[in-house]
Amino acid sequence: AVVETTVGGPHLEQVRRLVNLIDGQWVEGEDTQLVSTSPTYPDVVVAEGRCASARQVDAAVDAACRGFAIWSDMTTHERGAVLVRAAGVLERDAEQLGAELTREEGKTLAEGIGEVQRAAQILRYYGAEGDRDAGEVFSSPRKGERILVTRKPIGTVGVITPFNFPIAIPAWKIAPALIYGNTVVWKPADTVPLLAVRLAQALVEAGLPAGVLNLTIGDRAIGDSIVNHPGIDAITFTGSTAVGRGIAAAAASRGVPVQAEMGGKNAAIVLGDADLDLAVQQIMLGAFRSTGQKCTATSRLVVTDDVADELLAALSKAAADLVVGDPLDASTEMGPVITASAHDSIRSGIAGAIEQGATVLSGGHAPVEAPESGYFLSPTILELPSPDLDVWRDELFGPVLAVVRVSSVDEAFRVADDGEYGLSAALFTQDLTRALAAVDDIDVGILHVNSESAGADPHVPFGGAKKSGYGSKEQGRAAREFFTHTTTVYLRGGATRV
Ligand code: UN1
Repeated sequence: AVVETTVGGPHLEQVRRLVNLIDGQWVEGEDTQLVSTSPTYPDVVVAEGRCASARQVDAAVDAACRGFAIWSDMTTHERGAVLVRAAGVLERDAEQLGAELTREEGKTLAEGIGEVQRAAQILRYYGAEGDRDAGEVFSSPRKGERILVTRKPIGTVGVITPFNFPIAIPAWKIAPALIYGNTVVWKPADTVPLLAVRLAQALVEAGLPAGVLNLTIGDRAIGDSIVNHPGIDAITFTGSTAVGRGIAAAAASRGVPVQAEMGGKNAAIVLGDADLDLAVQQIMLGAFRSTGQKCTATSRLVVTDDVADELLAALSKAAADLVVGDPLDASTEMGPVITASAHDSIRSGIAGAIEQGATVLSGGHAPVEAPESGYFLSPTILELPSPDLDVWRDELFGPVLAVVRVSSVDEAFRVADDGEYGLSAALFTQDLTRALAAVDDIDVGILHVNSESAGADPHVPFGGAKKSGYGSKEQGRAAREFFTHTTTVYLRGGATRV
């Protein structure tokens, strides 16, 4: 049961077969049927297959533990070469995989292809990181001794990934796990299993040895089996705060480290001296790219009174002009949200805000032009009478921007900082003093000055404060810290010096 490969070009009309990767073999799942449908045309099946069983998770963990002996024994240079080759496979197939991603997840084709290329860049980055891996040498208080700190892999890592970046988030967890010598058992979101198969295929084609990456497709129960498995030595997760905290608690009871990247309620803050054209352009990207389904999306806007009317008029117009529709159409700027239940809960979030006194500046209803059956929403901007509304606090994970006006810079920072999440923020000002004050006053993991709240580079730490993050951050040196542990070596010569 080998999944057909992308070589020769996949036909998008054809339903893809979903298979699990266990110990280097592509195998049918043994559990319930899984059907991956298109959020644009929910009747259209993109891929289907069966979920992995608990027994198959056991087999995957066993394979990963055996694979560890081989993989961790290879040099970082050899491991890096595999990642770099996998990057080449993704680059070669980016258009085809991007189209599949768009069909399965619903972001626009440009974003779908862009995400595949981003995954390739991440694999390439960590592939090269292998060459840069270095330890430390310390002096010793004792004569004739040196103290070395070397890094070693932690073992077999459980990787649990969300729907919204079906290939880039898996790449940014799996690539650092692998380069430092760990092996992986991976459960992708069950709404985007096809893209998971595609990433695993790229790594297999690149020569990854059997057992090093195992893919077990399934629902929450498969995630629980991985998290609770005694063979899993660390867990990296991206998703909701509720699920992330559950995983952290389960992992703590086994003494296993967790890296959890969770929700956000990220503010854009526009001050009176800002370049408003730039602010509008960046806020539109932050709020509505990927249909607002990014943990880093801009879902709150704080604007000072002096520029509020002008900014909100321009933003409302830009939102009304945004082309919503089939994300495979080149002219589409925003596709659907992922599922019927996401569609329902975002709409009820909007309705609840209106009930609590919010004014609709744009959207708030389903777009007329978009395919009727798909999970479409209009880009929605809501002005709130105060920050006390639920929509100011609760993450809706959709194309909804809540706005609050304030009368001073201090109030702007206070209102933006208020809340339980602390992932990212975007400040629009040309005043360096104000920008530096925001660094101190706003408790976030990522602060953008004059750029949108989303976006992340692989060489710098990624992750949030407060409810947004738990455990080690992701990317760059932070990834190295998480995916390795240290051995401190007190080193003396074995003979008395003569
Ligand atoms: C981005 O902002 O481009 O789930 C990346 C998420 C984040 C990744 C954001 N972990 O949306």
